[in-house]
Amino acid sequence: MNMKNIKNTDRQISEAVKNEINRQKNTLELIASENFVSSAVLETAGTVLTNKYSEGYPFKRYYGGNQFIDICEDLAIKRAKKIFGAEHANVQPHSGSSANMAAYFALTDWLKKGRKILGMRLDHGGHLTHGSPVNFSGKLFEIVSYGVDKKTQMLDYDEIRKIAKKEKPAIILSGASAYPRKIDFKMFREISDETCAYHMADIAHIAGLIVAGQHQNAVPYADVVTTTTHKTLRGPRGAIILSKKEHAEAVDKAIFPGIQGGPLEHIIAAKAVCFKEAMKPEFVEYQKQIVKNARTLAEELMNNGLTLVTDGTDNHLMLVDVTKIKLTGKAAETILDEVGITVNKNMIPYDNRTPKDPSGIRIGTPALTTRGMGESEMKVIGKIISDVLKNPDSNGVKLKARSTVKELCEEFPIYNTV
Ligand code: DSN
Repeated sequence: MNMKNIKNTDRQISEAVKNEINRQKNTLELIASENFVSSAVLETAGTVLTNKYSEGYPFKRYYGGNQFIDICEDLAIKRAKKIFGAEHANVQPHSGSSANMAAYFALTDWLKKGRKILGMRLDHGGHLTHGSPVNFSGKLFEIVSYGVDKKTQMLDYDEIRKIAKKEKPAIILSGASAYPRKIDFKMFREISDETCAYHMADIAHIAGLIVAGQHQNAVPYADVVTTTTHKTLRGPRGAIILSKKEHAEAVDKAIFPGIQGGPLEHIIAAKAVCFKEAMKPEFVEYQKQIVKNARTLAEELMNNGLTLVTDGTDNHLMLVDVTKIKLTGKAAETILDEVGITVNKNMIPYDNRTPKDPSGIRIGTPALTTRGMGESEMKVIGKIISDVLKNPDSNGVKLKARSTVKELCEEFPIYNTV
C-alpha cells in the first residue's frame, strides 16, 4: 500500500495506519464479524468516487455529473439482487444500524400505529439494533423479545410463536449476531403469516454463507432483509437492504431522504466489486471452508476441555463459556490478546454477568479462512487457545503460543504487497 502522501501530510495518522497494518498482518483475527477485503475491494474504496455528491438514486439524482456514479450504483443493485435472488435492493445504507433503522421505518407506520417489534434478546445473541433499550430501536419502538431455550440454548420456535400470538407485533425480526446454529427463516415466515406480522431478517453475520448456499436463504421468506457487507460477505464496511417489490418504494424513501443524505459512492462501488467476487465458484469454496474451519476449531476446543454454547456450531462462529475454566470473558479476551489472538468478550444465554465483563468469548473463522488457513491450522489454533486459557499464568505457555501465532501469520500472509 502506497502511504507516501499520507506520510507527507499527516505523520500521526500514517503511523497509526502503519501500526494497524502490522497488527492485522501479525495477529490471528478471530472476531466473527471481521474479515479482510480483497485488494480490488480495498482499491475501489480508496478511489475518487469519494468526491461525488449523488443524493437520490441511479438516473434520478439531485446533483449533476453522476453519469459514472450511476453505472457503479446500478451494477451494485443488479448484482445484489442476483446473488441473493431479491426483487429489490437498496445499496446505500452506511451501516447495519442504518439499514435496520430504515427497514423498521419502511415497515411500520411508526408515528401512528404498529410500532411493536419482536426481536431476539441481545444477551441471547441478538443485536443492539434489535431492540436494546440503550439503542434507537429500544427508544423509538415498542420492543418485545424472544430468547433461546435454557436447556438447548437454541431457538425455540414454539415459544416464538406463542410470544408472537400474544403480543401481535408489526414486525417479527429474525437474525442474530452471536448464534452458532442455523436459523429457520421459513419457520419465521410461517409464524409471521399466522400472526399477520411482517417478517424482517437481519442476515449480517451469515450473508456470505447464504450467497454460497451454505445456509437457508432468508430472501424468499422475508418481506425485508438487511445485511452488512463486511462480515462473511467480505466486502467494504457498509450495508444493503433487500426487499419484495411491494416494499421497494418505502425502503428507498426510508433511506433517502428518510435517514441518510449523500450516499458513499466509493463504498457502493466497492460493494459492487464484492458482489462480483461473490458470484465466483471460489467464493462458494471459501464459504464452505469457513464452516468446515469453524466446526474443526469448535471440536478442538471441546476436545481440550472447553465448554461451547450449544456444544458446537453450524455456521462461522462459536461461543465459549469461559466461566467453566474460572475465567471471565474480559480476562479471556485480554489473555488471548497477549499472545496475538483477537476475539471479543460476549454474553452467553442466561448470563449472570454483565456485558462489560460477561461469561463468554465469541470466536469466528471468516478472516483466517480468507488468509488461506484450513482445518489443520484450526486444530493448531484450537490447541493454543485452550492451552493459554487453561494456563493464564504460565509464561512458558504464552511464549510458545506467541511463536506459533508468528509462524502461522508468516505462512499465511494478508495482502502480500503491504
Ligand atoms: N458489531 C457486530 C458484531 O460484531 O457482530 C454486529 O454489528
